[in-house]
Order: sequence, then C-alpha cells, then structure tokens
Amino acid sequence: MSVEQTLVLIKPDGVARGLVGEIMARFERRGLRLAALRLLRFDEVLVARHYAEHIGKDFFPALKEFIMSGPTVAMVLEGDRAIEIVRAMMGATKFYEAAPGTIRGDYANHVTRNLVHGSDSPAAAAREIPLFFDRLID
Ligand code: D4T
Repeated sequence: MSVEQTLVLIKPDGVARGLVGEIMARFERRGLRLAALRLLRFDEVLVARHYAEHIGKDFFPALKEFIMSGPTVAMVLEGDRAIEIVRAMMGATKFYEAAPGTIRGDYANHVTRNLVHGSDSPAAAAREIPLFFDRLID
C-alpha cells in the first residue's frame, strides 16, 4: 500500500451553502485521514498560483471572481490511492456530467460553482499542498 496525500478544497459555494460537514463526512466515512485543515480566503496571489494553468482562458475571470468571493476550506487528505478516490467521489468537473452519488452529481448545478477541488495527480498534489500549508500534522 502506498499512502498518498491530496489537496482538497471546499469552494465558497460549498461553505455558503452549509455543505462543509456533509462533504467532509463523506471523505471521513470513506476512510481518508485528515492530515491538515484550515479556512481561508483566496487572494490574487493564491489564485494566480493555484490556477496558473487556467490564466488566459475564457472562463478564468469568472473562476477568479467566484473563488475569491468568500471563504474556502482547504484540507489535506491521506490514504491508499487518495487522489483517485477523491476525484471519483467529487464527480466530473461539469455538473451535468457528474454521476449521481458523487458530490457534484448530488449537489452541483453550475460549471464554475462546482463545490470541490481535488488534486488530479501526485505531481499536482505536491505542487498544491505547500500553497496552503507550511507543514502538516503527523
Ligand atoms: P478544480 O481544479 O476546481 O478541481 O476543477 P477540475 O480539476 O475538476 O477542473 P479544471 O481544472 O478543468 O477546472 C478548474 C475550475 O475552473 C472551472 N471551469 C472549468 C469553468 O468555470 N469553466 C470551464 O469550462 C471549465 C473547464 C471549474 C473548475
């Protein structure tokens, strides 16, 4: 077994809609271990770093406005194949493609306001986790 870490965000829509407990409970029940947790608000610098690959795309201005619009919950989840498990539990990025039973499939109805983020590869997790956490609790 290889223990993996992944960065998970509950975006401002999830916090505003009171879905933090529901979303975290799903990950906890699946057996993923919480290794770090904080509430923060994205500023310009963090948006540019976290969403660097999307700068210049047509949806970037709307994405930036949304992600800065309120508090976000950031956490590190840990477990065997944690990255794939979280991605599967989140569902497809586009709400209308997300399967029922997934977080987006059960709660999302908008492409930008899609509730959650999860690192999509080990390289992405290694890049993203230090943007939000100086160190993890072990
Ligand atoms: P994040 O990064 O938020 O977890 O989403 P994904 O990994 O599932 O998807 P992504 O990087 O392709 O998109 C990042 C972010 O941009 C929003 N978005 C995306 C949007 O508003 N319009 C679009 O057409 C796309 C593709 C949603 C998530």
